[in-house]
Amino acid sequence: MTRSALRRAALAAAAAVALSTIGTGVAHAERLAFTDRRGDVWSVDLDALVEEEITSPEDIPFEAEPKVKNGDIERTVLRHGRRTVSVHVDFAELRRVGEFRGDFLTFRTDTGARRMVMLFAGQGLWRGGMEVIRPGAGEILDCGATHKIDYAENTVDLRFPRACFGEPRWLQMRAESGWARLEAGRVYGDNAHNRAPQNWQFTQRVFSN
Ligand SMILES: [Ca+2]
Ligand SMILES: [Ca+2]
Repeated sequence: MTRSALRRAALAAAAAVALSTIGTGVAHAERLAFTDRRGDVWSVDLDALVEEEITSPEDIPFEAEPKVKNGDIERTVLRHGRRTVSVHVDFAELRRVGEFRGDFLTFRTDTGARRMVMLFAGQGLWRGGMEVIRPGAGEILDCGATHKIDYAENTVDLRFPRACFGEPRWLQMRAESGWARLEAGRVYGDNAHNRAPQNWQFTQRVFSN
């Protein structure tokens, strides 16, 4: 699967999520921290993914990878400040292996705005490049978002001006990460919220302070 094909798949997944109405937490918080268990990385055989003509995320043939540490999310912190929104992710291990890796975040807000964020890194660009996308139209927003991937500390940090989300009163997020070993024909992934291969639930609402 090419990078652009993976990006299209991610956009399709984002569109599916945008239709979902699951997850309507009501708690007030400017900072939300949540943990994810170790050893819950999954993988997908890319050939199977293409040949089986998957039309629904529920049909993807996931395989558990309890021994894979790379890309295993342990903890996520979402902050919603007066001017910026930040996301910090701790991994069990974050290495420059395979052809590329990525972080995929979906946001929704009180104004109805939806945003898909994709941070891609890989051979020749392990520092990574980030896109903030308005799902549906697929429009890429140039709103001053920045990122840092720290392979020594096993962390990823994302920082967004609140304008990226239309200055919302609150926002909710769902997050996952993945990496690819194309020679072996496999993609590995972990969502930040539970031990299942996929997560459709958003966090509770996180209000600006
Ligand atoms: Ca995990
Ligand atoms: Ca998980």
